[in-house]
Amino acid sequence: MGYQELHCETAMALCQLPDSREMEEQMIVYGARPSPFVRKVIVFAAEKGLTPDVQPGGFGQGNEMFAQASPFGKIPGFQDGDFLISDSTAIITYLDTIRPDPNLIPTEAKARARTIWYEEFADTILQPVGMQIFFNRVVAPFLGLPSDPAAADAAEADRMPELYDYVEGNLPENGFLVEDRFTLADIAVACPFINIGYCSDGLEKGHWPRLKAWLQAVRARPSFTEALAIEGKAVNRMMAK
Ligand SMILES: N[C@@H](CCC(=O)N[C@@H](CS)C(=O)NCC(=O)O)C(=O)O
Repeated sequence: MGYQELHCETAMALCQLPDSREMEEQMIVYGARPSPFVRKVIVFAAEKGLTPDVQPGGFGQGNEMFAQASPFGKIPGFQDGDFLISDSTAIITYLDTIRPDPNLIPTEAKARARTIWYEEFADTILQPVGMQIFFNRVVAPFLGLPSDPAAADAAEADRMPELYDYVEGNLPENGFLVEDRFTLADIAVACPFINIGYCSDGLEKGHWPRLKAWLQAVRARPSFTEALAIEGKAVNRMMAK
């Protein structure tokens, strides 16, 4: 070790400099915590030991960096230094690449494909139905936007049962969705169910025991517990309207 390196190492020890990750700029997630897509990113990051700052974005809110990160105004947007991007799947792909451990997207071919399928199911099949319920019962009244309560009732009565059935029928007994362990699949699928649960008792009223036990187990993880405790204040304000 040369004098220069020794000198540097001693200086760092004396100053107790933080490690390189801490020295980097704080990551930022732009959006509203009660959004299932925003929550998915926050929980995924937490499981990786990352704690991005959450700043306003979407629905008329957000600064210039949010506008650059999310050119179509969708949440979440994301910033890591000068890197800006939007879309929960793109953000998760980035986080998973820079922080591979712990593994949340299986590497075995079939399990990996199933995990991506469940995320896709959550984003494009479950969430659009859930959104009919959550938007019309919670978001629209809160924001003073026109709401369609009949559309929420129809989604709850006509569409949700087959989605509850689907997850119930694919959950191993006492297990998680893929590889019998917690993965991105569980995070992604739980997120829309959480929003639906804020304003619908459909799951409680039906017979979906595996789904209920799984959702309870997923919600009990520290990553979810913390995210839900923080967003709870905003959700209570929204529900009070
Ligand atoms: N595929 C996107 C979907 C994002 C999305 O649709 N977010 C909703 C909120 S839950 C949104 O931004 N809505 C406002 C808008 O469409 O203007 C993702 O995974 O991030």
